[in-house]
Amino acid sequence: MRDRILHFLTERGSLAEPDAIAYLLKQEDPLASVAEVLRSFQEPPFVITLDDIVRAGAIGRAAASRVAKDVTWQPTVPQVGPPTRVEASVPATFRQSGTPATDIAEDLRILKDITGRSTCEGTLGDFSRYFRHRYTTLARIVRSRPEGAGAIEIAHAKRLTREVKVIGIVRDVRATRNGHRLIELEDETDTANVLVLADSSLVSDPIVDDEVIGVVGKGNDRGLIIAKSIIHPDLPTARTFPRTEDRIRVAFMSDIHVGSRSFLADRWVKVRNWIANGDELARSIRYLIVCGDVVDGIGVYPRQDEDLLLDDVYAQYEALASMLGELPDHLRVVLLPGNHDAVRPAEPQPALPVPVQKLFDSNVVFAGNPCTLSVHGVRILGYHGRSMDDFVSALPGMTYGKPLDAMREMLRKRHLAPIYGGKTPIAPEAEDHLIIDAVPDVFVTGHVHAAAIGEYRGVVLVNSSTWQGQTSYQKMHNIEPMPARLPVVDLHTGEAVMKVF
Ligand code: D5M
Ligand code: FE
Ligand code: ZN
Repeated sequence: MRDRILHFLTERGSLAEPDAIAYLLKQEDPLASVAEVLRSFQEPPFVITLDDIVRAGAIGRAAASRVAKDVTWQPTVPQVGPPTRVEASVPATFRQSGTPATDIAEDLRILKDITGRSTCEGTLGDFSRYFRHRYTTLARIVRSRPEGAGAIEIAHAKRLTREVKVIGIVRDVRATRNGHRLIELEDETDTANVLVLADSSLVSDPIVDDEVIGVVGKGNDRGLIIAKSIIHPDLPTARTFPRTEDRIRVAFMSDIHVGSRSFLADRWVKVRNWIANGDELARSIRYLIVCGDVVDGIGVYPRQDEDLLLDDVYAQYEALASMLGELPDHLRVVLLPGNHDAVRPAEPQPALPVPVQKLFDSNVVFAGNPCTLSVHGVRILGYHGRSMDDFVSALPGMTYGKPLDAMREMLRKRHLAPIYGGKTPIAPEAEDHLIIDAVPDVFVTGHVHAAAIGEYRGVVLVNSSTWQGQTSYQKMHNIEPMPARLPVVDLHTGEAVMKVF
């Protein structure tokens, strides 16, 4: 039976972890169970885990119970909240100068996401193809920098004892006992050890596994390269914001976590009322981009059921649909999934499945994670931000409270999730969709439940808060959320403000 299950899966481009297979073998009809698991995905994951199976079962059970109970759910707070104060941080000029959203014809396109285009089949070849694509694309960007020109192959560089320039993927980076830093760098020809001396300013340059860098250094007779400078793919320095003709405003949210007991219904009512009946600023918001974890999901982490008000994922999306349905008609909403949503957890994630999409009004658009949008010609890159967990673990000084630091590193590395094999599951697609190939005008993330706006080399940075209070899990890990903030960006100026609810 084990072989039949494996055969069934490989024919459909998936593999399964041993404990997932053991679980399936214990089912009354293992083949029927495995078919049911696969059906629960819009795009089956490359490797099915026990967690996926438990989640698939829970989704099915929850759907069945929903039909039985027909759950409908509303925030349990008064429908009309007190008028919301405009924070001092929103200047009156910004508040008053927006073009009314009702005067703006829609111009929104999804330029790039994985939805419907997943090709990974789960062979070993997928991994090498994936990394080859990552290396060649990012090496090309490094080479296009003035300081990256003239790089040679590592195999060649190792035979030279003069100054050399190489470009490689970081296979390992660690501190030596003497405080130097040793980087194992690989290209298509060979691997070299690069030494960054402890007294060099380069030791504090954040480097992580699996990113692509250029190194200028001097080779020694043992094939070691002593680094003089490190070249990141980075962004060109001079960039100006594209400036739309009208003063079009885009608001950002993420991590609404509908269905969680700690979802902040009272704050939601405030923001909803403000968007629907608020001041000039509210009336100028034409688009709302929601960057993942739109519901709390089920089976996402151990004992999550204890934290759920709605233990049925469809009911969670239904509740969200009715919440978004109360927003004004002139507001176009874009939903991306996050690690709590009902799509494959491996990134890039496709848009929410069609049965879920059908629960929503027609003013909601569904995109994948990550996703590049064009909004009136302004390029907006949205990414939920799971890789920030890996940045925080890998780099000293990175914290959950300062997401802009990690976002700047993503732009410098031109990659949303460089670290492979950490907490961020990555599907080895034929192309690396997590590469930041075209430079965005606005870059937005969520996930860390913080809130921040900033800028890096002309790119507007937004981390878009949460509508969930502190969970017991976050309390345990000392994560203090910064909920109920609404960042708003003006597409005419690139100016960003944050409104607090
Ligand atoms: O993530 C909410 C917050 O919790 C965010 O700051 C990341 C953090 N988080 C999530 N998962 C982990 C793990 N496994 N370790 C440490 N910190 C984590 P959310 O995606 O909403 O659950
Ligand atoms: Fe979240
Ligand atoms: Zn998240």
